[in-house]
Amino acid sequence: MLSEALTKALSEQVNAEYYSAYLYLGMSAYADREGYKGIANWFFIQAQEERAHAVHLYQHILERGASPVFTDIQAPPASFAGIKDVFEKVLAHERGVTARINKIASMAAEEKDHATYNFILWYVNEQVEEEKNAGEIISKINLMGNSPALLFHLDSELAARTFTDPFAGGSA
Ligand code: OFO
Repeated sequence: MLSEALTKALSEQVNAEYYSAYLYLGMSAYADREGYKGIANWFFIQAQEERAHAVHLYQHILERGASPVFTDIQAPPASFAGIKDVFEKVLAHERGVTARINKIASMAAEEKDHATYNFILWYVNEQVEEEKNAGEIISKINLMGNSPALLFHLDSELAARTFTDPFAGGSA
């Protein structure tokens, strides 16, 4: 059985993952409006992944005999100062998510809730990827000098991204 504190923390993380999905859907819409269809695709897939993260947390709460506590999902920003600004906001956001996940891992360890600790480690590793991906895209944009013409190369690259359920096959 999950403790009350971990139920609250995991429920807040369900909300945070849905906020991430909402944020990335908003970024997808922004990129689409600006004509960057490939970047819009990348964010659309990213939003799908975030929803999968949320549902997986929700399932863990239920499996451990607790009830998730649902709260309002904050509205994401609607406009940005360009594509570089978007990815810088992604990196800042993901660093915040990493801090939240690390806090849950520490709570689970302190409570000796080994099942939750083991469960949340998948998210700890995922955050390394999330920060790395955003950081690499920002580096590419910096190399391109934020030039709209060169950004179209990045756009083509990001158009290739497809959705794979991160939990298909019971990976976590
Ligand atoms: Fe769920 O990894 Fe991003 O926020």
